[in-house]
Amino acid sequence: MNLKSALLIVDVQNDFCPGGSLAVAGGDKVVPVLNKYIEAFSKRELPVIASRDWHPQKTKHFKEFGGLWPVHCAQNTKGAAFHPDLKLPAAAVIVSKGMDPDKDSYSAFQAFDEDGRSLADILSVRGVKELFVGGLATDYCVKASVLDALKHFRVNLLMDAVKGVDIHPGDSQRAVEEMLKAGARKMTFESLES
Ligand code: VGL
Ligand code: ZN
Repeated sequence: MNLKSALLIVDVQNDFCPGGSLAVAGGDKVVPVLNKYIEAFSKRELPVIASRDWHPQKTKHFKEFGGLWPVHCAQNTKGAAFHPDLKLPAAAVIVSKGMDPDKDSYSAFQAFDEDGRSLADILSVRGVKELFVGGLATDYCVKASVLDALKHFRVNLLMDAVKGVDIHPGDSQRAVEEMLKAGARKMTFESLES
């Protein structure tokens, strides 16, 4: 972690946590770990960015309109809110994705802040060169975000702060292998601090 590092927290929202409509088993377990990363980055005044899945009621992403998924993370619902225990600092930048009713988008690099700036622009303005990525779900949005991030940044995958959907057993494991093969590096909170 250095001057040009940033923390990217992917989709730690109620609907992806136990009790949510697209729950990742143990999804909420990433929250206390991410809070430690948040504290470490905030203390050094490094950027903390949180992406969120932010769907309209009607989108091709949902099963009833031809997509893969049950309704989840509908804009302004409780399911779309960040997990209540996630301690996002006031300075955190929030980027939203999945608003286009005609498209499936998984990567945080398809997300925009409230002023319409893309994640890539936000990171470039701040001179970020290295990303630390955690959140949900390993085999979908984390994977897509990391693979996109690797086109422009050094990327560390926070092994202790990601969880997957595993629709097919082993999906998360395979996703991790794919990210590592593409150049991501494994990181844990202990190795960050040392
Ligand atoms: C996600 C499935 C559908 C994710 C989003 O955030 O990983 N997964 N929409
Ligand atoms: Zn979604």
